[in-house]
Amino acid sequence: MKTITNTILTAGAALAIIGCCGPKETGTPAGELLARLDAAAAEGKFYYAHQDDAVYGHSWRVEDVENDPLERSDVAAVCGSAPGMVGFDLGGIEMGDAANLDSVDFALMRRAAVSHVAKGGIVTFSWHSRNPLTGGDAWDISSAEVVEYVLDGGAGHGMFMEWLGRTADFLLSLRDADGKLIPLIFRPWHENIGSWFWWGGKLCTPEQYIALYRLTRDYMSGRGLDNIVWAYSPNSDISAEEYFSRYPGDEYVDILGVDQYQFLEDPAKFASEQERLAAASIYFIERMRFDLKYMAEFAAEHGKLIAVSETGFEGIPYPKWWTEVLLDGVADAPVCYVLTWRNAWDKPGHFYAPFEGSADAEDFIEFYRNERTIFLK
Ligand code: BMA
Repeated sequence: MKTITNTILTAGAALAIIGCCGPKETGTPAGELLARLDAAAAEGKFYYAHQDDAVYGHSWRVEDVENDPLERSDVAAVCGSAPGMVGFDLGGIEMGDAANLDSVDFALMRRAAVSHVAKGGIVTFSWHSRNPLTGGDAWDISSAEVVEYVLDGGAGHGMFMEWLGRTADFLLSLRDADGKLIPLIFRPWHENIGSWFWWGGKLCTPEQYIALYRLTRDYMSGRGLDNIVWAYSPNSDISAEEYFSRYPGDEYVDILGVDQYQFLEDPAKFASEQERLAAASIYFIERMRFDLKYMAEFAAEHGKLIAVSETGFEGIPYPKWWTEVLLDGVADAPVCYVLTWRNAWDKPGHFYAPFEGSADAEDFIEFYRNERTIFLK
């Protein structure tokens, strides 16, 4: 596979790392985090992030919410260090639920986030919020009235402000030993050009989407949350024009992200499994380079950072995915972090990071040793 990808990607090698201008806010927890991310990107390094790394893994989960020492990590079991960044999801906090949509207790999430930051790491939060109009989950796309319903003037606005209120309450509870808010990255309303979430492309107009994002940031700022770095993270497989068609604006966004996964196509199209894998990897690398190039150009002009806000190849069917595919995809881009999705403890094939004994473990150790990647150690 390496030979094929190398040949196809020679053109991509001409891209130069563009670098970002550097964010302007200083003196706040968010400003400090932005400066730290900016410094990493300027050196050609990025934080490796893993969703839910500290609270469960491929075949285990933290049971004792109050007392578990939070030292376990699938990633650390392989390379000796936890990821530099850990991702968590807030889905369910808006309802006042005790645990999120993947059964992660919110008190445990708070403890894990604060503990990761205390160890020198960074945390990022996504939010698979329920559908405020239907009561269904984030993937309930049965009504295109929902965004209008929650915006100012909509019948559900009051209720939605309560949802934002509960989310803000949780974020305001994320404090270090001195009572100071921990810095964090928040990327609400993600994968918004596709139409699989209730805030998706076909579910609202660009103006309504932008109003939703701005309402969220304005509300959080009004609650005193000066610790949030805001990420905008559309899905991939779109044009640059589509990417920016719902951009909330430079005053609202600090990081331009993209969520891009690798998928295998129908085996009937290929002569062998090896060819099928190679085609998927080539597509992934080219697509990643394409997205990150226009994002980096915009970021350099607008003083923003860029990131791969979600990525992965479910079940990691190619054992050298880390060094031959992922690192190639981001090779020429000043990304400040790259997040791979969760290792579900209750779905054996649903994993995006290595674990003890996984086929990609050796390659992941190379990825860990690579000069670009930042881990906790
Ligand atoms: C998806 C899957 C689901 C999960 C959801 C929110 O990509 O991992 O199992 O519930 O993310 O974390």
